[in-house]
Amino acid sequence: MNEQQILKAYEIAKERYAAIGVDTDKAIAELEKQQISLHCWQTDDVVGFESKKEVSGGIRTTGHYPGRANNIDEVRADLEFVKTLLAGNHRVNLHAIYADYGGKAIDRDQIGVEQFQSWIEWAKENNLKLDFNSTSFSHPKSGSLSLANPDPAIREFWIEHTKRCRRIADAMGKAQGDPCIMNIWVHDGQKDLTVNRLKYRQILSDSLDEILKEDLPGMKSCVEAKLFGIGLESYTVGSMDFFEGYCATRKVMYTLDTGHYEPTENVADKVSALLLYVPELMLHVSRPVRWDSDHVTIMNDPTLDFFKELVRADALHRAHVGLDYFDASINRIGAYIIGARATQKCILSALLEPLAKLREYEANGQGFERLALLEEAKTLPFGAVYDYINYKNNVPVGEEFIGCIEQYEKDVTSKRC
Ligand code: RNT
Ligand code: ZN
Repeated sequence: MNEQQILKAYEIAKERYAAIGVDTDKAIAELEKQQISLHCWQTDDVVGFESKKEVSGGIRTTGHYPGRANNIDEVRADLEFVKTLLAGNHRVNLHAIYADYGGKAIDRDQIGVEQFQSWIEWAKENNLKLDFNSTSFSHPKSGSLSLANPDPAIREFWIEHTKRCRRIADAMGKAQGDPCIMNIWVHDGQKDLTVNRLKYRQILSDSLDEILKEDLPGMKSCVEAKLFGIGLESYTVGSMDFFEGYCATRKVMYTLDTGHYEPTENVADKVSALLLYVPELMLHVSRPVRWDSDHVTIMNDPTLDFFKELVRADALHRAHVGLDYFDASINRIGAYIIGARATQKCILSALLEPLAKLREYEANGQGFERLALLEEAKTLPFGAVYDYINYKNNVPVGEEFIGCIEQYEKDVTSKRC
């Protein structure tokens, strides 16, 4: 597309939206402000730099597409490239196993900010903010229970790890002058029937209370609910009900991963219910296919509805948007961009909804008019607005990014062993 076409299409779209009371320039400004936390684990199939073995502990990647990032430099190079294909300023979401170990073997109950200093500097140089995650999986002590383990030695190990992660996140947040959002997800569960559902939940609750005791103003903690893990199908300690109760009573941020619910559940409907009782949401935008398969996020109805609910609740500012999928079967950078851009498109589409008019119809009991406008809104020229945003931000417009990624593959990722 040439410049003239993009600008002309945008002018027409702007008028079309204005006619139904939507200010496209305002929506654009909002989208440009919206940071997306890029999950570092998409670059290397959640392997990290600790043991270099494949991921274990409730999650799994599938596929062996060539070009996986093998070390810290390659992960950073990929993230720097990803940044050039996205409008706006974003964040990078690190897991604890992506530490800069400097060739040393440092166990998880020993890591500290020293191992993340080079990340802090890198982020600053690249105008990125950091978020963080404790890592309870892929470790000899992971087993099926970590923070919920009745064995005090194992439980203490994971408590110590998670406390240290919070301090690392605090240092990151202070260095970047913006709170680092630290997610706690533990895979804890049981493969087969358990007769101790209450016991493990009680232990997890106590462990979290202990971990969250320390006041660390540079960071914010969030805890992630899940339906089940691979190999842990019969019971999940940190289920949705568990964490809803925990977050509501402790006033802790709830991590909502869009892949972590029953396949027919309406995840979008959770937004307004949760926001009445929890302070903020951390989002892991993902795509379940039949199960929590972590497919690449696309612009589908569940994702669109999800962001519409956030905008309708006037709560975008109460949500931290992060991606969480890991597809090892296609070009990993391509997967990043498809998911990140799909997320932006869903947010933009939500911001462009003719909400004032729709609410007016609803208030007047005009059911037909409300449904008709909802239908019409689906085919408004939203693509022209998104193209214009990318053009304005000097990143590839439309499908142009496909060629850029193919070139990066040719020059960089295809040469990796
Ligand atoms: C697992 C959770 C969790 C992980 C990452 C790697 O089901 O979604 O967020 O994907 O922490
Ligand atoms: Zn997640």
